[in-house]
Amino acid sequence: MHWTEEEAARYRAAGYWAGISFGDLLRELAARHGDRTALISPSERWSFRELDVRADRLAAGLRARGIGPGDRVVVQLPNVPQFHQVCFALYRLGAWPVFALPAHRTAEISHFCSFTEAAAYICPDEAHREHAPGTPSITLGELPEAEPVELPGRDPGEVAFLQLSGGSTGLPKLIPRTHDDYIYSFRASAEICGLSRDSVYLCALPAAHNFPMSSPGVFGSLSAGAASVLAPDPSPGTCFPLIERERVTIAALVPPLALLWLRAARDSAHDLSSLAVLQVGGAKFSEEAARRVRPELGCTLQQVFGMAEGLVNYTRLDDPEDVVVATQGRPLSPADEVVVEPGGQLLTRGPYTIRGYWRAGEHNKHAFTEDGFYRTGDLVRLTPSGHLVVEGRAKDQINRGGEKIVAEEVENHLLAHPSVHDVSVVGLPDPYLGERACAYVICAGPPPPKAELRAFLRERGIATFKIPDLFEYVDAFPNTAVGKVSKRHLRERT
Ligand code: OOB
Repeated sequence: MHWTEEEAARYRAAGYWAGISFGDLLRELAARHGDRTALISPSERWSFRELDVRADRLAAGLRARGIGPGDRVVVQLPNVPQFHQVCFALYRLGAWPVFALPAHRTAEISHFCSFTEAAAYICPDEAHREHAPGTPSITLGELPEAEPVELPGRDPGEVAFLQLSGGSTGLPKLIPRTHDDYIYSFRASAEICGLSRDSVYLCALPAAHNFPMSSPGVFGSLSAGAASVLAPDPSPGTCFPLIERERVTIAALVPPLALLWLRAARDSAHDLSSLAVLQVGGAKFSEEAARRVRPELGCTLQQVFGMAEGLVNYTRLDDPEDVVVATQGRPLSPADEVVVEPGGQLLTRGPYTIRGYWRAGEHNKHAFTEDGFYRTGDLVRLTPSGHLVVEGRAKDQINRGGEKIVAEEVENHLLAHPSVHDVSVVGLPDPYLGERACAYVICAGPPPPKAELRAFLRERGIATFKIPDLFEYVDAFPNTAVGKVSKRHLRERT
């Protein structure tokens, strides 16, 4: 599941793995940038020193609650400075945050808690407690701060947290990221994005997602001594005033939000002139929309094609416009190995790409090659300049505007409905979201009202974005030559 000794030695010798843990990194940043602002929310401003001290105090409080090295803690918080306090407190304790998204509900949260045997669930408020029956929960209002205690340092080679995979089969897989590999990825990202102490990063997407966390995200910004503005939601109505007030220089969005911002910027009275870079990633950004960014928002577009498993590609800030609008960038690191299989699937291996999901031995046999390459499930083309163009997907996943839906997971929920005999969930093209989900259903008996299936899924407690946008009743599914359901043919029928 890990890099070989020889590779680890090579990554260290090359300086990719710097041998520093998250806890020590924050200590260094607090010493260097002390009173400068690290985190900004609409109502709070924390300096680097304050973040450092409050992480220590929370680590002490959590330790008194019995949380220690190797414990898993499911973290589901909105974009608030306390999210980062919790991260660093757990990193210092050697406990592993398991990063759930705000949209997750009982089905997902209870799975993460039981699968990881979580010691605690840190959640926004009382109402969330029901998502984790049987796991001790701590709300944002109850974060236990105490007098700081001396804690042993952490080995930078060890796992720091578990990130969620978009996944392709069954329930979401967990991605073990180490201090060394993750810190490398966001420091290198900060450099590619030209971050300095004078930069101001806007975190508009959920802070727990890998893109706004580390590409370069809030962690990359902290590492550069830059401030991050944590937006409670990504709407122009919330973000434009924040950009104006805090003189934001760089922001990250998924494609549907970028379209929304482009439209809103047209007749906005807010001063967005500080914005120098707009990053767009998480799903394919159409060339047509990409061409509008510079003229309409007055800033440089940066396409970001990344994955929580590791590999992140960026168009560079000085790439020619044609490369910026028509490709999804090139790898962050000179040590990233990318291979495009004859069928177009992208395989990758490198200093910050995992070698295996956590506790998923069987799945790992297919998800990784014998020599450690991760099978991304993305179909790409490599341009002569070494840039990647994402052309499709080989995995059974729907990318709904950056939110990943594993078809099998939703199919399993629907199969539990007594009127459903068989079901197949596929993605259909959508001008705004890129793709939306459609469930083709073969009924056992008279078809139920479609609203009943939606209500059924809601009651099963799955995240709302996973509930199919469309339901279609059919008598049979088209088959492939070997008799499997042909999702390609299903997609083509509407
Ligand atoms: C990011 O991470 P995940 O783990 O939510 O999703 C990864 C998958 C990729 O395998 C690919 O299928 C898709 O999302 N994807 C893109 C894309 N960026 C991600 N597909 C087309 N064009 C793009 N620009 O989504 C993520 C992680 C770090 C940085 C940025 C995105």
